[in-house]
Amino acid sequence: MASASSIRLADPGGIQLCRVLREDGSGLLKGKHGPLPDREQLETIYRAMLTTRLLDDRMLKLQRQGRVAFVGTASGLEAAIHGSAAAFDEEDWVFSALREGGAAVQRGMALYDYVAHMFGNDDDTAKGRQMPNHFQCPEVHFPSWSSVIGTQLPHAVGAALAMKQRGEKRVVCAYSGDGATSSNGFHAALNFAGVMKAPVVFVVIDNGWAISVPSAKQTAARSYGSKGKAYGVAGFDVDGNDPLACYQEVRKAVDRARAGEGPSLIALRSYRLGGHSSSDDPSRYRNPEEFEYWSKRDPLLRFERYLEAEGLLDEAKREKWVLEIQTQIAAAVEKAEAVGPPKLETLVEDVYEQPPRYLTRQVVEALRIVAEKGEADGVAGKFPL
Ligand SMILES: Cc1ncc(C[n+]2csc(CCOP(=O)(O)OP(=O)(O)O)c2C)c(N)n1
Ligand SMILES: [Mg+2]
Repeated sequence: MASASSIRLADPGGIQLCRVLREDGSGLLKGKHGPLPDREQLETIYRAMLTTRLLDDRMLKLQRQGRVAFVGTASGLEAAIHGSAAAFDEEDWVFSALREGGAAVQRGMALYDYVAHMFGNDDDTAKGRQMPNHFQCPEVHFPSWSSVIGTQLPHAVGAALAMKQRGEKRVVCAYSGDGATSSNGFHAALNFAGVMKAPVVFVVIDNGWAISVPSAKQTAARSYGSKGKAYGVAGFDVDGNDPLACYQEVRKAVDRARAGEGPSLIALRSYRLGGHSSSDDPSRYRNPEEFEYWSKRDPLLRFERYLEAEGLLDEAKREKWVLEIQTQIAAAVEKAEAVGPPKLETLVEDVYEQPPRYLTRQVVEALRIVAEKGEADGVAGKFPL
């Protein structure tokens, strides 16, 4: 039996969250709002949210069938991810963590490339060397994540400082989770960014949990937004299930960074509806009532309600889009599955301009063994993580 405290855990006790959209999605809250998405952006954000939800659903099924090795879903976080991603321009760079791959698609990464990476096939931009769900797309300025929590943050600040030094007007988006705020990388990144006024926006997606550690127990700080203060970085706490508030606060931070006013930390309060990953069983540590509480606050439903009230969406249009996206995903899966794994020769590419002789020798030896004995047994469905 769940106690009220589980809800309090999930709902930040007494922290004022910046919010634009009413909780039931029926319209905007009264008051003066900052920059908001125009009609075209509203549609882009919604389609991106829907795409992420449908991709997650399909990828998780493929994982359960042993066809994809690993998935880290973003279900429940779509407003936080896509509302914030919409606030950056094409020339900006996005350093992500595990769950923001949909932002690369929103920025123009082909759906096929997303799926090819999930399969780690010969078309995978990571050449099958990453775990799935570690997307990279140079064309949309989306570098790969390393899986080591928080390491993308100093990288993001380094990139932002390089842009500043070159006199470019680009801004960097640095995503992380609530758990990552306890990492060395978070401290180093915020400190450097604050001191050197790097044009970077730290977007912390507080999804309630870091695997089995609740976000309320991750820090003794009053809120995640307040963590910026000691570094001289402007910090804000935002309702992460409100795509308009996410866009608004991140957009203001982007504008400040572009104007040379330095970094900001925007904490988006949301909830991970799925498990930590396809290897996790959240029922081992999470209260079912907490899940109930947050599924009633599904950001997709809330945004749909708003778009309907604005005359931008109706059931027929929604169904058409769902079908369209599902068809695209199905075609991408079919194509990706037909492509074999990356060629063995690619194993030592990209790291050295001229691979050292001992590595080249190992590849030659591996190719000889495969030619003689064939490929090793498949490991489908046995991924250990
Ligand atoms: C340095 C390091 N420590 C521990 C881990 C194991 N680990 C993987 S994900 C994770 C939790 C991350 O939580 P959070 O930052 O809140 O992101 P979320 O998964 O909730 O999106 C941990 C501890 C890791 N990958 N790297
Ligand atoms: Mg988390």
